[in-house]
Amino acid sequence: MTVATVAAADLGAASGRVMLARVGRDLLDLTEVHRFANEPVQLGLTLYWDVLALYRGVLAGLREAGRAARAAGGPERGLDGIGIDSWAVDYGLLDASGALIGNPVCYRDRRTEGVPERVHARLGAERLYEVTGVQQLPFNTIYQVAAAHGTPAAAAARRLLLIPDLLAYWLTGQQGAELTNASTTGLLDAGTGAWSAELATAVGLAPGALPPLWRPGDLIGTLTPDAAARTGLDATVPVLAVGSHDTASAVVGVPAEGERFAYISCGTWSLVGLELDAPVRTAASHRAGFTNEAGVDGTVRYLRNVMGLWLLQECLRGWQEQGEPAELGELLAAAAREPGFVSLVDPDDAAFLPPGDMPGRIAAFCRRTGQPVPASRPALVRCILESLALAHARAVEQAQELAGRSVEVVHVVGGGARNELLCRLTADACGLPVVAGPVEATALGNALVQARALGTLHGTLTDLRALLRAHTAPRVHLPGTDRSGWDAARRRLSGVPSLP
Ligand code: LFR
Repeated sequence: MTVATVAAADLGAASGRVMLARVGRDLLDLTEVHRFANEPVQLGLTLYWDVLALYRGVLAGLREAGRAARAAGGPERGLDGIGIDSWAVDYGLLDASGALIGNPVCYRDRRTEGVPERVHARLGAERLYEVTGVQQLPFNTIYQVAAAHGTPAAAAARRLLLIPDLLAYWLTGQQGAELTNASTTGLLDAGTGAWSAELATAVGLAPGALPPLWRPGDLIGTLTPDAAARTGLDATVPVLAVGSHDTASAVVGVPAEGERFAYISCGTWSLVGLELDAPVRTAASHRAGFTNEAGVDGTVRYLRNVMGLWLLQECLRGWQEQGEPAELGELLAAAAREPGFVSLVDPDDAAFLPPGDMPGRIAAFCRRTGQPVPASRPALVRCILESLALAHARAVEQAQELAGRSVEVVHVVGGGARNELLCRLTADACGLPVVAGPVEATALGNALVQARALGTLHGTLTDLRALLRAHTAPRVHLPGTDRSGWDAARRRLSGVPSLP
Protein backbone atom coordinates (compact mmCIF):
# COMPACT_ATOMS: atom_id res chain seq x y z
CA MET A 1 0.00 0.00 0.00
CA THR A 2 1.35 3.47 -0.79
CA VAL A 3 -0.43 5.23 2.06
CA ALA A 4 -1.01 3.60 5.46
CA THR A 5 -4.01 4.90 7.37
CA VAL A 6 -3.49 4.00 11.00
CA ALA A 7 -4.76 4.91 14.45
CA ALA A 8 -2.26 5.68 17.20
CA ALA A 9 -3.78 5.39 20.67
CA ASP A 10 -1.56 7.26 23.11
CA LEU A 11 -2.43 7.07 26.80
CA GLY A 12 -0.82 9.56 29.14
CA ALA A 13 -1.03 9.94 32.89
CA ALA A 14 -3.54 12.79 32.55
CA SER A 15 -5.35 12.06 29.28
CA GLY A 16 -5.62 9.58 26.46
CA ARG A 17 -6.18 10.28 22.82
CA VAL A 18 -6.55 8.55 19.53
CA MET A 19 -4.83 10.09 16.54
CA LEU A 20 -5.50 9.27 12.92
CA ALA A 21 -2.33 9.22 10.85
CA ARG A 22 -1.81 8.96 7.11
CA VAL A 23 1.71 7.93 6.31
CA GLY A 24 3.38 7.48 2.93
CA ARG A 25 6.83 7.89 1.45
CA ASP A 26 6.18 11.57 1.07
CA LEU A 27 3.26 12.00 3.41
CA LEU A 28 2.89 12.31 7.14
CA ASP A 29 -0.20 13.84 8.60
CA LEU A 30 -1.77 13.42 11.97
CA THR A 31 -5.17 14.45 13.32
CA GLU A 32 -6.48 14.05 16.83
CA VAL A 33 -9.88 12.38 16.54
CA HIS A 34 -10.69 11.73 20.20
CA ARG A 35 -9.37 12.83 23.59
CA PHE A 36 -10.53 11.65 27.00
CA ALA A 37 -9.52 12.29 30.59
CA ASN A 38 -7.45 9.79 32.55
CA GLU A 39 -7.94 10.51 36.22
CA PRO A 40 -6.65 8.15 38.88
CA VAL A 41 -9.20 7.35 41.57
CA GLN A 42 -8.27 7.29 45.26
CA LEU A 43 -10.29 4.57 47.00
CA GLY A 44 -9.47 4.00 50.64
CA LEU A 45 -5.71 3.87 50.86
CA THR A 46 -5.11 2.99 47.22
CA LEU A 47 -4.74 5.11 44.08
CA TYR A 48 -6.14 3.24 41.06
CA TRP A 49 -6.32 3.78 37.32
CA ASP A 50 -9.80 3.56 35.83
CA VAL A 51 -8.67 1.16 33.12
CA LEU A 52 -12.17 0.35 31.85
CA ALA A 53 -12.75 4.04 31.17
CA LEU A 54 -9.49 3.99 29.20
CA TYR A 55 -10.72 1.00 27.20
CA ARG A 56 -13.99 2.82 26.52
CA GLY A 57 -12.02 5.89 25.39
CA VAL A 58 -9.89 3.79 23.05
CA LEU A 59 -12.98 2.12 21.54
CA ALA A 60 -14.67 5.48 20.99
CA GLY A 61 -11.48 6.87 19.47
CA LEU A 62 -11.08 3.93 17.11
CA ARG A 63 -14.69 4.31 15.99
CA GLU A 64 -14.05 7.98 15.30
CA ALA A 65 -10.76 7.21 13.51
CA GLY A 66 -12.47 4.67 11.24
CA ARG A 67 -15.27 7.10 10.46
CA ALA A 68 -12.86 9.95 9.67
CA ALA A 69 -10.64 7.65 7.56
CA ARG A 70 -13.57 6.39 5.50
CA ALA A 71 -14.87 9.93 5.00
CA ALA A 72 -11.44 10.88 3.63
CA GLY A 73 -11.47 8.00 1.14
CA GLY A 74 -9.35 5.68 3.31
CA PRO A 75 -9.46 1.89 3.36
CA GLU A 76 -12.83 0.15 3.15
CA ARG A 77 -12.15 -1.89 6.30
CA GLY A 78 -11.75 1.38 8.22
CA LEU A 79 -8.06 1.37 9.14
CA ASP A 80 -4.87 -0.37 8.03
CA GLY A 81 -3.54 -0.70 11.56
CA ILE A 82 -3.88 0.18 15.23
CA GLY A 83 -1.02 0.80 17.68
CA ILE A 84 -1.26 1.47 21.40
CA ASP A 85 1.27 3.13 23.69
CA SER A 86 1.04 4.33 27.27
CA TRP A 87 3.09 5.24 30.31
CA ALA A 88 5.23 2.41 31.62
CA VAL A 89 5.48 0.02 34.59
CA ASP A 90 1.78 -0.34 35.52
CA TYR A 91 -0.16 -3.52 34.87
CA GLY A 92 -3.36 -5.48 35.30
CA LEU A 93 -3.56 -9.01 36.68
CA LEU A 94 -5.65 -11.72 35.04
CA ASP A 95 -7.06 -14.78 36.77
CA ALA A 96 -7.03 -18.31 35.35
CA SER A 97 -10.03 -17.51 33.14
CA GLY A 98 -8.38 -14.42 31.65
CA ALA A 99 -10.59 -11.98 33.60
CA LEU A 100 -9.14 -8.79 35.08
CA ILE A 101 -8.59 -8.96 38.85
CA GLY A 102 -9.41 -5.50 40.18
CA ASN A 103 -8.27 -2.14 38.90
CA PRO A 104 -4.59 -1.58 38.12
CA VAL A 105 -2.86 0.45 40.81
CA CYS A 106 -1.30 3.79 39.83
CA TYR A 107 2.48 4.00 40.05
CA ARG A 108 2.14 7.09 42.25
CA ASP A 109 0.40 5.02 44.92
CA ARG A 110 2.29 4.80 48.18
CA ARG A 111 2.29 0.99 48.40
CA THR A 112 5.90 0.75 47.26
CA GLU A 113 7.29 3.01 50.02
CA GLY A 114 10.17 1.10 51.63
CA VAL A 115 9.78 -1.83 49.22
CA PRO A 116 12.87 -1.23 47.02
CA GLU A 117 15.00 -1.30 50.17
CA ARG A 118 13.52 -4.70 51.13
CA VAL A 119 13.97 -6.12 47.64
CA HIS A 120 17.52 -4.79 47.45
CA ALA A 121 18.38 -6.31 50.83
CA ARG A 122 17.48 -9.73 49.36
CA LEU A 123 18.64 -9.42 45.78
CA GLY A 124 21.28 -6.69 45.92
CA ALA A 125 20.76 -3.31 44.27
CA GLU A 126 24.01 -3.54 42.27
CA ARG A 127 23.24 -7.03 41.06
CA LEU A 128 19.72 -5.99 40.02
CA TYR A 129 21.21 -3.14 38.01
CA GLU A 130 23.72 -5.45 36.37
CA VAL A 131 20.92 -7.82 35.32
CA THR A 132 18.21 -5.36 34.29
CA GLY A 133 20.10 -2.11 33.64
CA VAL A 134 17.08 -0.20 34.91
CA GLN A 135 17.00 2.99 37.01
CA GLN A 136 15.72 1.92 40.41
CA LEU A 137 12.60 4.01 40.72
CA PRO A 138 10.28 3.03 43.59
CA PHE A 139 7.37 2.38 41.23
CA ASN A 140 9.08 -0.10 38.89
CA THR A 141 6.88 -3.14 38.28
CA ILE A 142 9.21 -5.41 40.24
CA TYR A 143 8.66 -3.33 43.42
CA GLN A 144 4.91 -3.05 42.82
CA VAL A 145 4.67 -6.83 42.47
CA ALA A 146 6.76 -7.30 45.62
CA ALA A 147 4.52 -4.83 47.49
CA ALA A 148 1.38 -6.76 46.51
CA HIS A 149 2.83 -10.18 47.30
CA GLY A 150 0.59 -12.15 49.67
CA THR A 151 -2.62 -10.26 48.81
CA PRO A 152 -5.62 -12.32 47.61
CA ALA A 153 -5.42 -10.59 44.21
CA ALA A 154 -1.79 -11.57 43.77
CA ALA A 155 -2.56 -15.14 44.85
CA ALA A 156 -5.26 -15.45 42.16
CA ALA A 157 -3.10 -13.92 39.42
CA ARG A 158 -2.00 -16.12 36.53
CA ARG A 159 -0.99 -13.38 34.10
CA LEU A 160 0.47 -9.90 34.35
CA LEU A 161 -0.21 -7.59 31.41
CA LEU A 162 1.22 -4.09 31.10
CA ILE A 163 -1.37 -1.40 30.34
CA PRO A 164 -1.01 -1.22 26.52
CA ASP A 165 -0.83 -5.01 26.35
CA LEU A 166 -3.97 -5.30 28.48
CA LEU A 167 -5.85 -3.05 26.05
CA ALA A 168 -4.44 -4.99 23.08
CA TYR A 169 -5.65 -8.20 24.76
CA TRP A 170 -9.18 -6.82 25.05
CA LEU A 171 -9.09 -5.75 21.40
CA THR A 172 -7.62 -8.96 19.96
CA GLY A 173 -7.80 -11.76 22.55
CA GLN A 174 -4.00 -12.16 22.33
CA GLN A 175 -1.73 -11.96 25.37
CA GLY A 176 1.86 -10.79 25.21
CA ALA A 177 4.30 -8.16 26.44
CA GLU A 178 5.77 -5.61 24.08
CA LEU A 179 9.51 -5.38 24.58
CA THR A 180 10.12 -1.64 25.07
CA ASN A 181 7.60 -1.47 27.89
CA ALA A 182 8.68 -4.84 29.32
CA SER A 183 12.15 -3.35 29.66
CA THR A 184 10.88 -0.80 32.21
CA THR A 185 9.59 -3.41 34.63
CA GLY A 186 12.85 -4.37 36.30
CA LEU A 187 12.00 -7.99 35.50
CA LEU A 188 13.68 -8.27 32.10
CA ASP A 189 17.25 -9.52 31.78
CA ALA A 190 18.94 -6.89 29.61
CA GLY A 191 21.72 -9.32 28.73
CA THR A 192 19.49 -12.07 27.29
CA GLY A 193 16.56 -9.84 26.28
CA ALA A 194 14.21 -12.32 27.99
CA TRP A 195 12.25 -12.24 31.24
CA SER A 196 14.35 -13.11 34.27
CA ALA A 197 12.65 -16.17 35.78
CA GLU A 198 14.82 -15.74 38.84
CA LEU A 199 13.62 -12.20 39.56
CA ALA A 200 9.99 -13.05 38.77
CA THR A 201 10.06 -15.95 41.24
CA ALA A 202 11.90 -13.87 43.83
CA VAL A 203 9.04 -11.34 43.99
CA GLY A 204 6.39 -14.07 44.04
CA LEU A 205 5.05 -14.11 40.48
CA ALA A 206 3.42 -17.40 39.41
CA PRO A 207 5.40 -19.31 36.76
CA GLY A 208 4.28 -18.21 33.32
CA ALA A 209 2.71 -14.98 34.63
CA LEU A 210 4.95 -12.97 32.33
CA PRO A 211 3.74 -13.56 28.76
CA PRO A 212 5.79 -14.05 25.57
CA LEU A 213 7.45 -10.92 24.21
CA TRP A 214 6.43 -8.94 21.14
CA ARG A 215 8.80 -6.63 19.32
CA PRO A 216 7.76 -3.31 17.77
CA GLY A 217 6.42 -4.11 14.31
CA ASP A 218 5.05 -7.54 15.26
CA LEU A 219 1.45 -8.41 14.52
CA ILE A 220 -0.43 -8.78 17.81
CA GLY A 221 -3.66 -9.98 16.22
CA THR A 222 -6.81 -8.80 14.51
CA LEU A 223 -9.91 -7.39 16.19
CA THR A 224 -12.26 -9.73 18.02
CA PRO A 225 -15.83 -9.73 16.65
CA ASP A 226 -16.85 -7.76 19.76
CA ALA A 227 -14.15 -5.10 19.31
CA ALA A 228 -14.97 -4.87 15.59
CA ALA A 229 -18.66 -4.33 16.36
CA ARG A 230 -17.93 -1.70 19.00
CA THR A 231 -15.56 0.28 16.78
CA GLY A 232 -17.37 -0.13 13.46
CA LEU A 233 -14.10 -1.48 12.01
CA ASP A 234 -13.65 -4.65 10.02
CA ALA A 235 -12.49 -7.66 12.06
CA THR A 236 -9.48 -7.99 9.73
CA VAL A 237 -7.92 -4.74 11.03
CA PRO A 238 -4.58 -5.63 12.63
CA VAL A 239 -3.37 -4.41 16.01
CA LEU A 240 0.38 -3.95 15.64
CA ALA A 241 3.05 -3.82 18.32
CA VAL A 242 4.71 -0.40 18.37
CA GLY A 243 7.07 1.10 20.92
CA SER A 244 4.25 0.60 23.43
CA HIS A 245 6.17 2.47 26.10
CA ASP A 246 5.23 6.05 25.23
CA THR A 247 8.82 7.19 25.69
CA ALA A 248 10.05 4.59 23.18
CA SER A 249 7.61 5.91 20.57
CA ALA A 250 8.56 9.50 21.47
CA VAL A 251 12.23 8.73 20.83
CA VAL A 252 11.35 7.34 17.38
CA GLY A 253 9.58 10.68 16.87
CA VAL A 254 12.71 12.78 17.58
CA PRO A 255 13.57 14.50 14.28
CA ALA A 256 17.31 14.14 14.79
CA GLU A 257 19.99 13.87 12.15
CA GLY A 258 23.00 11.67 12.90
CA GLU A 259 23.71 10.40 16.39
CA ARG A 260 25.19 13.32 18.29
CA PHE A 261 21.96 14.40 19.92
CA ALA A 262 20.36 14.21 23.33
CA TYR A 263 16.61 14.12 23.71
CA ILE A 264 14.16 15.24 26.35
CA SER A 265 10.75 13.65 26.04
CA CYS A 266 9.04 16.32 28.06
CA GLY A 267 5.56 15.90 29.50
CA THR A 268 4.46 14.78 32.94
CA TRP A 269 8.00 13.38 33.13
CA SER A 270 11.15 14.61 31.46
CA LEU A 271 12.98 11.62 30.07
CA VAL A 272 16.46 12.89 29.36
CA GLY A 273 19.12 10.91 27.56
CA LEU A 274 20.76 9.41 24.51
CA GLU A 275 20.05 6.72 21.96
CA LEU A 276 22.80 4.10 22.14
CA ASP A 277 23.63 0.75 20.52
CA ALA A 278 24.63 -0.95 23.75
CA PRO A 279 23.69 -0.57 27.41
CA VAL A 280 25.87 1.17 30.00
CA ARG A 281 25.61 -0.80 33.23
CA THR A 282 28.57 0.56 35.17
CA ALA A 283 28.53 1.32 38.88
CA ALA A 284 28.78 5.04 38.05
CA SER A 285 25.73 4.78 35.80
CA HIS A 286 23.84 2.99 38.57
CA ARG A 287 24.77 5.68 41.11
CA ALA A 288 23.69 8.44 38.72
CA GLY A 289 20.28 6.78 38.30
CA PHE A 290 20.45 6.12 34.56
CA THR A 291 18.31 3.49 32.91
CA ASN A 292 18.88 1.33 29.83
CA GLU A 293 15.41 0.85 28.42
CA ALA A 294 14.85 -1.04 25.18
CA GLY A 295 14.19 1.17 22.18
CA VAL A 296 12.77 0.37 18.77
CA ASP A 297 15.10 -1.60 16.41
CA GLY A 298 17.36 -2.88 19.18
CA THR A 299 18.45 0.58 20.30
CA VAL A 300 19.02 1.42 23.95
CA ARG A 301 17.26 4.38 25.52
CA TYR A 302 19.92 5.49 27.94
CA LEU A 303 18.11 8.05 30.04
CA ARG A 304 17.20 9.41 33.39
CA ASN A 305 13.69 10.14 34.69
CA VAL A 306 13.50 13.77 35.76
CA MET A 307 10.26 14.61 37.57
CA GLY A 308 9.18 16.90 34.69
CA LEU A 309 6.16 19.15 34.26
CA TRP A 310 4.34 17.12 36.91
CA LEU A 311 5.43 19.80 39.38
CA LEU A 312 3.64 22.50 37.41
CA GLN A 313 0.66 20.28 36.48
CA GLU A 314 0.05 19.47 40.14
CA CYS A 315 0.12 23.18 41.08
CA LEU A 316 -2.42 23.92 38.33
CA ARG A 317 -4.62 20.99 39.38
CA GLY A 318 -4.54 22.12 43.02
CA TRP A 319 -5.49 25.71 42.15
CA GLN A 320 -8.28 24.44 39.94
CA GLU A 321 -9.57 22.24 42.77
CA GLN A 322 -9.56 25.20 45.16
CA GLY A 323 -11.69 27.13 42.67
CA GLU A 324 -8.84 29.53 41.83
CA PRO A 325 -7.70 28.29 38.40
CA ALA A 326 -4.76 29.84 36.61
CA GLU A 327 -4.46 30.56 32.91
CA LEU A 328 -1.25 28.81 31.82
CA GLY A 329 -0.29 31.21 29.02
CA GLU A 330 -0.54 34.26 31.29
CA LEU A 331 1.26 32.48 34.09
CA LEU A 332 4.18 31.53 31.84
CA ALA A 333 4.40 35.06 30.45
CA ALA A 334 4.52 36.43 34.00
CA ALA A 335 7.09 33.80 35.03
CA ALA A 336 9.32 34.91 32.12
CA ARG A 337 9.40 38.43 33.64
CA GLU A 338 10.38 37.21 37.13
CA PRO A 339 13.98 37.61 38.28
CA GLY A 340 16.02 34.43 37.84
CA PHE A 341 17.76 32.11 40.31
CA VAL A 342 15.85 33.21 43.42
CA SER A 343 14.83 29.73 44.61
CA LEU A 344 15.67 26.35 43.13
CA VAL A 345 14.48 22.88 44.04
CA ASP A 346 15.62 19.38 43.15
CA PRO A 347 12.67 18.19 41.01
CA ASP A 348 13.69 14.59 41.72
CA ASP A 349 13.24 14.89 45.48
CA ALA A 350 11.04 11.93 46.49
CA ALA A 351 8.71 14.32 48.33
CA PHE A 352 7.40 15.57 44.96
CA LEU A 353 6.32 12.14 43.61
CA PRO A 354 2.81 11.62 45.06
CA PRO A 355 -0.15 13.85 44.19
CA GLY A 356 -1.08 16.56 46.67
CA ASP A 357 -0.26 20.10 47.75
CA MET A 358 2.64 20.86 45.38
CA PRO A 359 3.10 24.58 46.20
CA GLY A 360 3.28 23.60 49.88
CA ARG A 361 5.91 20.95 49.23
CA ILE A 362 8.00 23.33 47.13
CA ALA A 363 7.77 25.93 49.89
CA ALA A 364 8.89 23.32 52.43
CA PHE A 365 11.89 22.40 50.22
CA CYS A 366 12.88 26.07 49.99
CA ARG A 367 12.59 26.56 53.76
CA ARG A 368 14.56 23.41 54.45
CA THR A 369 17.38 24.59 52.17
CA GLY A 370 17.46 28.19 53.40
CA GLN A 371 16.02 29.74 50.23
CA PRO A 372 13.21 32.28 49.93
CA VAL A 373 9.75 30.74 49.55
CA PRO A 374 8.36 31.87 46.14
CA ALA A 375 6.08 34.77 47.00
CA SER A 376 3.68 34.57 44.06
CA ARG A 377 2.44 32.10 41.47
CA PRO A 378 4.73 33.50 38.73
CA ALA A 379 7.68 33.25 41.13
CA LEU A 380 6.73 29.65 41.90
CA VAL A 381 6.51 28.79 38.19
CA ARG A 382 9.88 30.45 37.56
CA CYS A 383 11.34 28.34 40.35
CA ILE A 384 9.88 25.14 38.88
CA LEU A 385 11.01 25.81 35.31
CA GLU A 386 14.52 26.94 36.25
CA SER A 387 14.90 23.92 38.49
CA LEU A 388 13.76 21.65 35.66
CA ALA A 389 16.12 23.31 33.18
CA LEU A 390 18.98 22.76 35.60
CA ALA A 391 17.98 19.11 36.09
CA HIS A 392 17.77 18.68 32.30
CA ALA A 393 21.27 20.11 31.90
CA ARG A 394 22.65 17.89 34.65
CA ALA A 395 21.19 14.76 33.02
CA VAL A 396 22.39 15.72 29.51
CA GLU A 397 25.87 16.29 30.88
CA GLN A 398 25.95 13.08 32.94
CA ALA A 399 24.61 10.97 30.08
CA GLN A 400 27.43 12.17 27.83
CA GLU A 401 30.07 11.48 30.47
CA LEU A 402 28.73 8.05 31.38
CA ALA A 403 28.20 6.89 27.80
CA GLY A 404 31.32 8.52 26.39
CA ARG A 405 29.46 10.34 23.66
CA SER A 406 29.24 14.09 23.19
CA VAL A 407 26.23 15.81 21.69
CA GLU A 408 25.73 18.97 19.65
CA VAL A 409 22.04 19.51 20.11
CA VAL A 410 19.20 18.75 22.52
CA HIS A 411 15.83 17.77 21.05
CA VAL A 412 12.80 18.53 23.20
CA VAL A 413 9.69 16.61 22.11
CA GLY A 414 6.24 16.17 23.63
CA GLY A 415 3.96 18.72 25.31
CA GLY A 416 6.93 20.50 26.92
CA ALA A 417 8.15 21.54 23.46
CA ARG A 418 5.27 24.03 23.50
CA ASN A 419 6.60 25.67 26.66
CA GLU A 420 8.91 28.30 25.19
CA LEU A 421 10.18 29.51 28.53
CA LEU A 422 11.20 25.99 29.56
CA CYS A 423 12.89 25.37 26.18
CA ARG A 424 14.79 28.65 26.38
CA LEU A 425 15.90 28.02 29.97
CA THR A 426 16.95 24.47 29.00
CA ALA A 427 19.03 25.76 26.08
CA ASP A 428 20.68 28.29 28.43
CA ALA A 429 21.32 25.75 31.18
CA CYS A 430 22.74 23.16 28.74
CA GLY A 431 24.72 25.70 26.74
CA LEU A 432 23.43 23.90 23.63
CA PRO A 433 20.81 24.61 20.97
CA VAL A 434 17.40 23.17 21.82
CA VAL A 435 15.30 21.98 18.88
CA ALA A 436 11.72 21.98 20.15
CA GLY A 437 9.08 19.72 18.61
CA PRO A 438 7.18 17.88 17.47
CA VAL A 439 4.69 18.07 20.32
CA GLU A 440 3.15 14.87 18.95
CA ALA A 441 6.37 12.86 18.79
CA THR A 442 4.83 9.87 20.59
CA ALA A 443 1.87 9.47 18.26
CA LEU A 444 4.15 10.06 15.26
CA GLY A 445 6.60 7.41 16.46
CA ASN A 446 3.70 5.02 17.01
CA ALA A 447 2.32 5.66 13.49
CA LEU A 448 5.72 5.45 11.75
CA VAL A 449 6.47 2.04 13.24
CA GLN A 450 3.06 0.80 12.11
CA ALA A 451 3.57 2.14 8.59
CA ARG A 452 6.88 0.34 8.38
CA ALA A 453 5.35 -2.91 9.69
CA LEU A 454 2.69 -2.61 6.99
CA GLY A 455 5.38 -2.30 4.31
CA THR A 456 4.52 1.30 3.37
CA LEU A 457 7.81 2.63 4.73
CA HIS A 458 11.20 0.96 4.71
CA GLY A 459 14.50 1.51 6.39
CA THR A 460 16.02 2.38 9.73
CA LEU A 461 15.11 4.92 12.39
CA THR A 462 17.31 7.37 10.49
CA ASP A 463 15.05 6.99 7.44
CA LEU A 464 11.89 7.40 9.52
CA ARG A 465 13.38 10.54 11.07
CA ALA A 466 14.15 11.99 7.65
CA LEU A 467 10.43 11.77 6.86
CA LEU A 468 9.69 13.46 10.18
CA ARG A 469 12.08 16.30 9.41
CA ALA A 470 10.46 16.85 6.05
CA HIS A 471 7.00 17.11 7.56
CA THR A 472 7.41 18.86 10.90
CA ALA A 473 8.76 22.30 11.67
CA PRO A 474 10.60 22.26 15.00
CA ARG A 475 11.64 25.53 16.58
CA VAL A 476 15.26 26.27 17.47
CA HIS A 477 16.23 27.99 20.73
CA LEU A 478 19.86 29.05 20.83
CA PRO A 479 21.59 29.26 24.21
CA GLY A 480 22.43 32.66 25.69
CA THR A 481 26.10 33.54 25.86
CA ASP A 482 26.22 34.53 29.53
CA ARG A 483 26.53 31.35 31.59
CA SER A 484 27.45 32.99 34.86
CA GLY A 485 23.95 32.78 36.39
CA TRP A 486 23.63 29.06 35.63
CA ASP A 487 27.12 28.25 36.83
CA ALA A 488 26.50 30.10 40.08
CA ALA A 489 23.15 28.31 40.52
CA ARG A 490 24.91 24.96 40.04
CA ARG A 491 27.51 25.87 42.65
CA ARG A 492 24.88 27.12 45.06
CA LEU A 493 22.84 23.93 44.72
CA SER A 494 25.81 21.66 45.17
CA GLY A 495 25.46 22.43 48.89
CA VAL A 496 21.90 21.13 48.96
CA PRO A 497 21.93 17.60 50.37
CA SER A 498 19.61 15.95 47.83
CA LEU A 499 21.52 17.33 44.81
CA PRO A 500 24.74 15.90 43.42
C1 LFR B 1 6.33 8.81 30.68
C2 LFR B 1 6.60 7.49 31.39
C3 LFR B 1 8.04 7.33 31.80
C4 LFR B 1 7.89 6.35 32.92
C5 LFR B 1 6.72 6.94 33.64
C6 LFR B 1 5.98 6.04 34.54
O1 LFR B 1 4.98 8.92 30.36
O2 LFR B 1 6.23 6.40 30.57
O3 LFR B 1 8.91 6.90 30.77
O4 LFR B 1 9.03 6.22 33.72
O5 LFR B 1 5.87 7.42 32.60
O6 LFR B 1 5.44 4.98 33.85
